[in-house]
Amino acid sequence: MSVTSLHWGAYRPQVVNGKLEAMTPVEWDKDPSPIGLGMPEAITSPSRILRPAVRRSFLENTGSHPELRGQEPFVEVSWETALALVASELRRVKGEHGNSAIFGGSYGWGSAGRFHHAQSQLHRFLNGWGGYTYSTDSYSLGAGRVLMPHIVGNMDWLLAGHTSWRNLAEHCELFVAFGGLPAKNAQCSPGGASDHLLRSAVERMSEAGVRFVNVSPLRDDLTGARHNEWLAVRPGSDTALMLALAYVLVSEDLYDPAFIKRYTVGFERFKPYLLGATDGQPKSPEWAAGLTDLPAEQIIELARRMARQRTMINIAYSLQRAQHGEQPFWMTVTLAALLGQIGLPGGGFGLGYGCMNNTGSGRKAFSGPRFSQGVNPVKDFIPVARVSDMLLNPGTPFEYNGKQQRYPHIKLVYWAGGNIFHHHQDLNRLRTAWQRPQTIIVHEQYWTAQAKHADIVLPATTTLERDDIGSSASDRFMIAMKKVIEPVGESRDDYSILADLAERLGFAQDFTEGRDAVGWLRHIYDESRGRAESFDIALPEFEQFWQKGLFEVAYPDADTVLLADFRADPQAHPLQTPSGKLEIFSERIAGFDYADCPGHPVWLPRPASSHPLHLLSNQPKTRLHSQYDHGGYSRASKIQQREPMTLNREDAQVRGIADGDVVRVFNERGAFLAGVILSDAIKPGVVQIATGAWYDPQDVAAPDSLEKHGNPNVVTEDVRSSLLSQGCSAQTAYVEIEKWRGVLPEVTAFEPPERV
Ligand SMILES: Nc1nc2c(c(=O)[nH]1)N[C@H]1C(S)=C(S)[C@@H](COP(=O)(O)OP(=O)(O)OC[C@H]3O[C@@H](n4cnc5c(=O)[nH]c(N)nc54)[C@H](O)[C@@H]3O)O[C@H]1N2
Ligand SMILES: Nc1nc2c(c(=O)[nH]1)N[C@H]1C(S)=C(S)[C@@H](COP(=O)(O)OP(=O)(O)OC[C@H]3O[C@@H](n4cnc5c(=O)[nH]c(N)nc54)[C@H](O)[C@@H]3O)O[C@H]1N2
Ligand SMILES: [Mo]
Repeated sequence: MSVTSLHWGAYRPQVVNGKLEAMTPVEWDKDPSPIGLGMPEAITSPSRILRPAVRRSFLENTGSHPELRGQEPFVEVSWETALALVASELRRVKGEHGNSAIFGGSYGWGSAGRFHHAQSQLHRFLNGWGGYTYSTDSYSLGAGRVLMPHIVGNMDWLLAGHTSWRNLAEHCELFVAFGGLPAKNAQCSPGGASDHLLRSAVERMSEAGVRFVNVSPLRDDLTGARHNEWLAVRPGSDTALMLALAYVLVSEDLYDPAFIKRYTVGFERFKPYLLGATDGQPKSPEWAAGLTDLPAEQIIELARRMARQRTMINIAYSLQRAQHGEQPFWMTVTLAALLGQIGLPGGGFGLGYGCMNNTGSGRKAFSGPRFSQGVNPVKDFIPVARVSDMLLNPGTPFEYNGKQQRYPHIKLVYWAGGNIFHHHQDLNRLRTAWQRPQTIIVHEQYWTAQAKHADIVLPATTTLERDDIGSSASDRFMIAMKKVIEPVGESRDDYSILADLAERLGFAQDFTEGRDAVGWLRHIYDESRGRAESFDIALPEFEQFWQKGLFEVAYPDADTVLLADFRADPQAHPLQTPSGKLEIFSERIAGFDYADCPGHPVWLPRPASSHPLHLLSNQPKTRLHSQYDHGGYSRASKIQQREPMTLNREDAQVRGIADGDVVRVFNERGAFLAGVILSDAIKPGVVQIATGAWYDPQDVAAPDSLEKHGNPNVVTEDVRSSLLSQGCSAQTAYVEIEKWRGVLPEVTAFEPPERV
């Protein structure tokens, strides 16, 4: 029985008479993810897109009634009709408006295989067609990706070099986790998570006596540790806490001046701010207590422990997915620099242990085969989370990382492998923006809101319906993902759809280079063998790999320790920052003159909200984003069909809300329904709902309709993290809730749209 790779793990698909019956986790994985278990019923559920479909008035008259997207029935058409329509739209828009009028950012995770990676496929195709307006960075690490190269180094390089769990078990004494180490998130890694590591790593560290501190509004963001202290911090206040920790280190002379001198620049510019000389406000524990809701004594005691022990400071990505999200990342590095343990075994800082399975695996960061996307001749781009801004304000200037750009005029949007009605903030605003383009083309497997809001929908195969190669940087196995079932309905893989279109548009040879999908697998595999060698990995011949089905990347003898080379010899291994050192003050960032991201880390208060509860919309335990929300595993977690929301008992009591109730969650941007779980494991004043419930407006024609199913992005704010990064700020959101006393509307998210 062959093995297949999903973002959430490796499984053996069980097929009986051509039908997928079960997904069995591989035997070597001691902590497999249940997400895969919900797939069999989902793959052939009524949500599956079986045939190409076109929005009715668009089919009758190309481009007409864009305001009816998401409201009108679809007409099912033949592949011939659909592809002819797509080709003629691409020709028309290119001819009338040029390639920059095509938005092909197509953000999203798609599926795990490295060849049938929908976004890469689409980018290569659009490059062959003369280019497209693209998007930079990610929703995951919007602020982090832009900040880190200025102060330490490129984010991918840092992630690949993280100190290994094995090293931590041996050398770390105190693990301070801002945002915790949520086991729910370590289920996944982009491209594959073939052996789940987090639980056993925490166990081994516990056995070795490591003490954990979980700094989070949620107690269960860190579980399984023997010594585990919960600091229930107010969301968005971690920078103040870190400043206060730094204040204790400096004012009690517990920091490491030799490290600061040799490995950093700019401490002398930061210190007067920290101590209050520049703004009259010492960043003392007493000051931070009022912002974080943590007692000053607890902050002082933690700082002293951190200085005494070998300490790893970890920060979850979520903390930077917020307004001023650069600041907690910058303070993490600054705090670790003050402790002087960066580059030492077991100490320093981590950016997202627990966010993804493979971070800290200690394995070589060889990422396996890659499908070349070619070169994009169009220079227009947006920071990925500025998509509504772009569609609503074409031609207006925006700041980004020290430069000014302009939003292009988009006429056509092409998306494959992402769900914007999952990932973007302020969905009511997006719905307005989504009416602006003339044409929206989507490849999807399922009738998600992304597909329902398109003009032309092309049905894509799932990973089980095609051959592919699974691999992910720092993962244990490279996997030959063999096709196990026939394509469902008339679905086709993204590659063959795009190859067909390239043929119609006259650049088939450029796109396919004369290869079919199997030819490409062999080609990209062979190409990766050279890169593998530079990691000291000897990949077998393709036939051997394919026949065996698996290739295990050996665990290296030596441990990885982040920035160990730099510590050993900062002249021979300078950082890729302007100074070659860690930058506590960045002349470059200061030169950009952004009030919302000055030259050193600072506390920037957020504007007050008239809504009392802080909303955390974190990653879901039961799925990957919106993927397989329609599968049995995710659906079993719902309450009265709605996504569960965790609420502190105190907050519930004053509002007359009981466990299992349905509530209406609302603010100035919109409202959604959710099912209630009461808990003491959440800080009062904070409510939590995972992202990923399929967007389900009650009245598709109303621009601010009640959402029936529990999609938090109806109320999150579509506002930049800062002018530096323009990242998304999903975690900065405030709401009020009330018990829903009306008739409960049926959830219809998983029903296909009307087809005529
Ligand atoms: N409020 C809030 N919002 C958030 C976040 C948050 O923390 N809070 N997190 C953000 C983050 S970090 C991220 S990364 C984003 C994730 O946002 P996305 O990556 O857009 O979310 P997914 O649900 O993974 O969407 C992938 C889509 O691709 C489809 N698909 C899968 N395989 C294929 C394929 O082979 N071909 C085609 N054509 N389609 C395929 C799936 O059916 C699915 O609809 O969300 C962001 N949004
Ligand atoms: N099962 C599953 N795993 C996933 C994903 C998924 O969809 N499903 N998505 C993957 C992706 S794309 C990404 S980018 C990563 C994301 O990794 P993260 O961004 O770290 O994930 P989150 O779950 O949003 O946040 C982690 C925890 O941080 C806490 N937190 C939120 N705000 C604050 C704050 O202001 N202060 C403090 N101290 N804590 C805070 C929340 O309680 C939350 O549970 O996860 C990946 N892993
Ligand atoms: Mo992400």
